[in-house]
Amino acid sequence: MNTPLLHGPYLLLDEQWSSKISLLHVLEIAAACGVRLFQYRNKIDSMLDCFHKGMSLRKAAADVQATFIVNDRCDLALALDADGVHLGQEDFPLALARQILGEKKIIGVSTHGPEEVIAATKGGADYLGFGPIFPTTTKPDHEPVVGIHGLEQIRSLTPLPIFAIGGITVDAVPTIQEAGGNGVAVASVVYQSTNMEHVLQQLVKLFSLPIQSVG
Ligand code: 3NM
Repeated sequence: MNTPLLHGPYLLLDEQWSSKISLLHVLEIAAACGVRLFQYRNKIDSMLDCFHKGMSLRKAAADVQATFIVNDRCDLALALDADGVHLGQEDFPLALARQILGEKKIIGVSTHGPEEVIAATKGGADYLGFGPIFPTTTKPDHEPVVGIHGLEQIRSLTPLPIFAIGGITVDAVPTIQEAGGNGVAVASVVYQSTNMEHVLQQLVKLFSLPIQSVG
């Protein structure tokens, strides 16, 4: 496995959000813009279709030495030889996922408040998703919005890389970085843009700049 990149823009790949262009094309565009971290989400297709679609994405990610994470499913992550899995709070418990995947795979956990952040950190996660930072229509049943303040409050509770998620825009990135976010997991800012390349390039650039220290 290439050295995992656990910071910067983290692009969520879900066909439901990309009506105009194929996920493979989205991945290729994003990779050309410098994105090196992807999460494959598929909550609707049969496992066989998830496998075939996932395999083409997995290969394309490997071609550009990008880190490729599978949402929810440890079995699919193993079948695709993905770099890891991303667990929601209702997926397999972290300890069980670790038992299934072993020490070498990356495990990320979605968290929404201090207790979940502490539990995932103690449980041996490799990174955390934290949010929703802002309201989002991408996930209609989302947990209560935590805001930038919520991110600031949990930053000291974990040494793990934190990906802010939920309604993230390019303009919000500097504030997220100041609050201690190591990256941003994004969907609509990319899929709903009329200039996907421009958004992706801006996100990559913001994370390659030295972070401004406050005060
Ligand atoms: N999980 P967008 S928010 C998939 O808070 C997801 O756990 C969230 O998409 C959480 O960038 C979210 O379009 C949606 O808001 C992210």
